[in-house]
Amino acid sequence: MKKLHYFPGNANLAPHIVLQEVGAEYELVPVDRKNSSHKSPAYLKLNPAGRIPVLEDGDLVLFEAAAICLHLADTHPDSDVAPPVGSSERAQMYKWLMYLTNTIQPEVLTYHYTDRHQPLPDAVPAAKARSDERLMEMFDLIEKELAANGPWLVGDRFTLADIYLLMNARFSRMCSRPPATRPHLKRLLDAVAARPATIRACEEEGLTAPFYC
Ligand SMILES: N[C@@H](CCC(=O)N[C@@H](CS)C(=O)NCC(=O)O)C(=O)O
Repeated sequence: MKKLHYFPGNANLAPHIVLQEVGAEYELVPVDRKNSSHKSPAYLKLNPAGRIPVLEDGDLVLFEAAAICLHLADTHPDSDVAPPVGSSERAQMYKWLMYLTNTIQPEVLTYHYTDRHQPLPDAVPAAKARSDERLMEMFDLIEKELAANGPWLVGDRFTLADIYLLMNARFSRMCSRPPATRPHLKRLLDAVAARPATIRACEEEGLTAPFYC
């Protein structure tokens, strides 16, 4: 049985929705963030970075949310979450997933944990405001792409990148212009949020709709 180590609404959300999308059997293992159990020796054996989530799949132990999503797609090739390996749609899915995980998500972390990136307390508000601006530029870019080539990130093909986008939109819902204030993004987010897999995963994490604003 697969085990997903999670905390409600953390970076486990996309892998959790993908677990539901592919119809996998899994167990949720809560991480006690209040007592920093993600920094405990036992957890650090699973994820030396001390971050959430981790997926245990038999002997395989995986951290990094995007890697977990791709592993689930690879091991459930008949599911809906990814186009065939080698197709140009699959390559486009990789492109968007990488953009989300290596450009947007680090900026989200800078926005939420600005004091880790700017040690001068007086400079934190300005650094947070700059991070907000950068995030808004990134979501504007996605909006423009969706307007030109949507309705999904990969044209007319729903993929796990759309699920990953929902997670990052949720993380950014308190920004100056929340992602869902953009019409094409809102349509995509509404559609992902309405999927039974998303509803079930959010229910299991105790998150209430709308999941991204
Ligand atoms: N790139 C990692 C980021 C994971 C991450 O930063 N998770 C946050 C929760 S959303 C966390 O564990 N924060 C605790 C900490 O930084 O100490 C992934 O996508 O799995």
